[in-house]
Amino acid sequence: MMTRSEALFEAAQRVLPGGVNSPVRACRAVGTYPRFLERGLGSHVWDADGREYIDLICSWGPLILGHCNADVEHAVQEAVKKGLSFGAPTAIEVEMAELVCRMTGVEMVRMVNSGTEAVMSALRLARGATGRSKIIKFAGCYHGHSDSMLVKAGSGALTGGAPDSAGVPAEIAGDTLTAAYNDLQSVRSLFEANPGKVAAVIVEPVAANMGVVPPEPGFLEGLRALCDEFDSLLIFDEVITGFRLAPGGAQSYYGVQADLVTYGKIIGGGMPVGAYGGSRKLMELVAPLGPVYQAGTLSGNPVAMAAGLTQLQILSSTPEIYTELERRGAMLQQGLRDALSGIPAQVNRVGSILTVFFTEQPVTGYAQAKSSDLEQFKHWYLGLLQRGVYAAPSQFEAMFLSAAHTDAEIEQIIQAAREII
Ligand code: KE4
Repeated sequence: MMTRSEALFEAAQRVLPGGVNSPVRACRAVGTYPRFLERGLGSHVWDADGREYIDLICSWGPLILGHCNADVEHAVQEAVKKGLSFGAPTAIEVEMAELVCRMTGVEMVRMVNSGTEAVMSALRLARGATGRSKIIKFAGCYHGHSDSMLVKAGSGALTGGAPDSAGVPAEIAGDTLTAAYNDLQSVRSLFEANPGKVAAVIVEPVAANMGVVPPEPGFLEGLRALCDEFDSLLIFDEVITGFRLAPGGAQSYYGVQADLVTYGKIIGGGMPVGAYGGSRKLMELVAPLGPVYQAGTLSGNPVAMAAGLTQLQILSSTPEIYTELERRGAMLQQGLRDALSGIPAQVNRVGSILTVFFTEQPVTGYAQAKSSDLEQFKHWYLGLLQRGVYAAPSQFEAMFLSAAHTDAEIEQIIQAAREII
């Protein structure tokens, strides 16, 4: 007898590529069918067969307050009553932009509909502002699926073994230069080999799409200095770290200011929102003020703004959320380290994002991340699932904690780890 998820997956595969609307959800790397989810509340989700899980994906990061946060839900319900979309400026977009600028320190921001769109727009702005075409990114980092970024990309591209996607013309991929994360010399070498041609360096301030790999001390500061030395722009892709590491994201957490910053996930409170921002000087180059064109039918959608604004208002007014996320993140990291001490495993963490790598070497970059034992990861993933813990179905993703996760649930996850290994 098939489960309801299996039946749904069978039907889905007839009309959706791989049965999903985003590749990593297909669970192809862990040899099982995806559990179709039906509802979430707080730190829990329920699948189509009524099974309950502690959720460590939280929609891949957006739900830092947990599922169905009452305030966010109420704000959306009130917004819906007034209309779903106008394609005209609304007051809530101003309120949202003002709060994002206050929290992050950017002077101006433009709302879009996804992290991919935010990155794509920021890259175009960097190229338009500098008149240069090359972009330096890092192997294993993922910045969404725009053509320029599907070069040695992480996340689902790495999981599925296609870090360089078909369909990206060589002329475009050729303008994307790839450095090694945490290796400043690799960046300097690319700058020196492409004098006067590099528009920007784009980096995940905490790499989370090769699994979580923290920046080594001095790495982000070094990127800032190299961009200044070679007159290029520094772009922080904060789609994951934005509003997660701190209200001001990685810029404030590490004390390094980028020229442009991209946001997604948390900024939308679970609704489709992305954003990019920076100095007034740079952002005033964006249409309709300047020559860099970017647009969007649903950009700044009032219902999505209601969700995102409410979540950001809670985060900006409740600093204890971050101390609690840090405390629980540390508790989970230490508990997993103890539970996995008998096998080759590394538990990397920054704040409330973590990854367990099944390798004996410390994971400080792409090469070490790729040395992980993927069969061991598969055993780990299935063991967690069977014990009611819903984690990312890929070695090259993160676990996300929310303000809704309790100490008891952290202990439950640690206990599951003890039983699996
Ligand atoms: P979206 O277009 O998926 O909203 O954002 C793209 C993106 C950009 N930058 C970073 C640092 C990101 O992590 C992402 C998307 N993250 C993945 C999870 N690692 C989304 C999950 C998925 O692709 O289904």
